Amino acid sequence: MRITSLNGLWEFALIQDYDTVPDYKSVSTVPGCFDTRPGEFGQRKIGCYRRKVRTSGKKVMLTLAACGLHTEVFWDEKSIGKSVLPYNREELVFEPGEAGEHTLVIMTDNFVTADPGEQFKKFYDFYGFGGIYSDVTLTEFESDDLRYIEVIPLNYETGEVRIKVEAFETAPSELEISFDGKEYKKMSFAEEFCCFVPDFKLWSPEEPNLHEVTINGKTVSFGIRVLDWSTQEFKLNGKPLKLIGCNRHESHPEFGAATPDNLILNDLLLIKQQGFNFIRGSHYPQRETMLDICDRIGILVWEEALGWGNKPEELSSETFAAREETQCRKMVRKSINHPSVIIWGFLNECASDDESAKTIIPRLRNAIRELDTSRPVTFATNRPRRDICLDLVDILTINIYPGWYDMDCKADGISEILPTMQEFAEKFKDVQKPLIISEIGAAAIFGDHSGHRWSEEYQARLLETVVNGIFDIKRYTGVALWLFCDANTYIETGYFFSRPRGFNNKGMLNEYRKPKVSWPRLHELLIKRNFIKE
Ligand code: ADA
Repeated sequence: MRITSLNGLWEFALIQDYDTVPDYKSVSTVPGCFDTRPGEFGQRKIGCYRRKVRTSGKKVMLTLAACGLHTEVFWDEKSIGKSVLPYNREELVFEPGEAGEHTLVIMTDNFVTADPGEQFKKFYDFYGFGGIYSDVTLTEFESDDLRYIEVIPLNYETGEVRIKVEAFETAPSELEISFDGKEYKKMSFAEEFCCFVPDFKLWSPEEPNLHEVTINGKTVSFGIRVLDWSTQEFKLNGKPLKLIGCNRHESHPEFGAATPDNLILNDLLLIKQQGFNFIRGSHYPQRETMLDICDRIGILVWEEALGWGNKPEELSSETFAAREETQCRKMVRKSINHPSVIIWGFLNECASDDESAKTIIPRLRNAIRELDTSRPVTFATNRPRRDICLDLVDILTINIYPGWYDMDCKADGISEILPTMQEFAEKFKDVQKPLIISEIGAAAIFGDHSGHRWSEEYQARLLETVVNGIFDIKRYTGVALWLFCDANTYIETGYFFSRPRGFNNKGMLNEYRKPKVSWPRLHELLIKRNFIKE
């Protein structure tokens, strides 16, 4: 098996509609978002990327780690696959033809329509960038090479894991297995089997020990940790977890959704240094690098399929539901080996008070459970007072905005935080499921020190009150504050508290990752509350 990166400079053309023949006069980096090019911000177009690729004639798999929003791939001018699932990892397997040079074209648009079946909607509160968000690779393989290895830790006391393997086309007769570079055993092919990892060390956010398994030359890394959410606590290897962290968008004004690996690394180091142990990857499948880094530095992750405020007409659209289901399945398959991923989610803030949600939610939950029962499944609800679907998922995850949206404008909103948190602790006191606030926050315009709403000080006071509440009200298992840093959205949202500058300004850092007042204050608070050491 040979894997070649196709990242780099590609020929490039931007066209307005699919009838125009692209004239590849320009260049673009891959990865890269075309609507962050000078003069293109806010434009809705089709990015056409072209390059030559040499192959040896063996069968190949082209992997697009993430693109947006609709993508079609052409090999020697013939279409070899389409993707309508933004942020999805796509794998296209095909016969490349004769050995030698071929032409690869990727056309990807950022069009948004009112079609209920579409996964990305105009009304979403984050920017729908166009382009190739992440790596493009070409894998040349033999038919019995392994395509997929899955490792599920079963027992943290014995180090037992369950392994599943899948070949590209024909099963090899034998499996040659080693752990951490040391030969373990040879056995005849089986799709699924169990092993005891020799000399194993447990994975946790404090000690993120990883292991590697190599089977027939293919290596994947994994961590041994077992989750338990059968009570009101969330346990990792038998120990209750308090999750304190933030939501994070894959977004930067200069790079759009094609955030470079180094930026992702710095974001995650900032989050780790802050003392947070949890990130909700809002609101779409996460990048491989992001999860690899979280595995290595010890941050827990909630990963979810793309969705935002979806209404009954979308929830009851078969096209929409089928796309969501496909994305959930692909997300689980992509990320299953990452010990950092502890929660699967979908359909952020959908109409979960409407009957239409009662079909799609179990459908997505079952699709995920069919592939993985080692992690809980959930959706973040913004209507916990009238939700009719909370019994359909494994944990309770609520998005609430006391002191920001849900407030009497004449009052000081901070005084609403603890009573609201108490209200939900009380409401769910007898439900045997962990309770997590999956979003809570307030906007702060970077540099506004007036102390009023929209100032850094108001945001800091609000978030401090929330975090103290999470420590003091035992019923809460954790919180993902909204939001790590300011992120691109649309200015014409029509929301009451709109989006000045075209950003969601609820970041604790600004869009260039400069801290607002809340960031150091929360760090001090985590020390004071003995959540982290100085
Ligand atoms: C919602 C939503 C977020 C963001 C947030 C806000 O709860 O899930 O994506 O839009 O509100 O800032 O209002």
